Amino acid sequence: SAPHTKARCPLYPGSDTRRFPVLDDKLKWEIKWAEYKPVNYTAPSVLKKPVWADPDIGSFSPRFNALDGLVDRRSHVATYKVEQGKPINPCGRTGLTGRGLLGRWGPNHAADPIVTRWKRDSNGQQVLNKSSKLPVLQFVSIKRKDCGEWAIPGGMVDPGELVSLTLQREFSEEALNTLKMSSMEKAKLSERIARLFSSEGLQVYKGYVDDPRNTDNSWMETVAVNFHDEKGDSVSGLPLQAGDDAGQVSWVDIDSALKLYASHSEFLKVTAKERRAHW
Ligand code: RP5
Ligand code: MG
Ligand code: MG
Repeated sequence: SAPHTKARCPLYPGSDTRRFPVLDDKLKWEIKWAEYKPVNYTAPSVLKKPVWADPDIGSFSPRFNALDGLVDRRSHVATYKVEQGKPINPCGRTGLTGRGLLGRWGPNHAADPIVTRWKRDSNGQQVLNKSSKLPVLQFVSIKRKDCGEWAIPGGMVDPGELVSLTLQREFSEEALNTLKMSSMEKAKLSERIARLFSSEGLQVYKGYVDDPRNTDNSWMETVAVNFHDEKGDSVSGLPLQAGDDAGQVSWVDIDSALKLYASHSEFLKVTAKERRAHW
């Protein structure tokens, strides 16, 4: 797929704001384009100054390309440019300036837990895809409440939080609904969750996410890690329940035809290849 496509979606998510159209040949900043007039938009929810958002530039000059207190403003992609106090999206133009729905100027760091198992028939035998003859992997997918698209149950890294904890916390909140559990219920699950995330996992991606919320000055980056239940006796038994920003949760067969949120299917492709599974 072309780089950074969803970050150029005509209608900015959750708004009536339309991006200035950017075709592939005008994507890169190196290409001079005098007629480029991006729309400026920062969502009201961000301007309200919630704890997870930066203030507006002007009164605020953070340390870009650095660990700024507890906020990591370094990019996994490259050292990004800062022009007139504002970070510049390393993947090119998006047709929109400001922060849109994102809280941070520059990179907004997330983590994506890809929890997988082999698809099995009623006898417990691995199911092979008819054409590729390769075993089919399944992953825990959530339906995002914001846009209705299916996605990996990922989320933002809190300031100072270790990515390994974000992976476990977001999976628990979105796919197991631990936010709404009593401490008794949580205690019952916690050992199994801890066991699943105790292995290091397989890092399948680290970098820019082609997220529809991206702007010229703010963008999503992630670390995607695969936690795999080889024998089907650990995660497979976890009681899935959607929570927080997830409306539904389900085991979904991994296949190249899957249409997922942002660039999530690229991360699943790497996962499938690494596990020698059907794609
Ligand atoms: C995507 O947005 C990331 O890959 C991650 O899945 C997600 C994080 O944002 P929220 O789920 O917190 O909205 O870019
Ligand atoms: Mg979340
Ligand atoms: Mg999320």
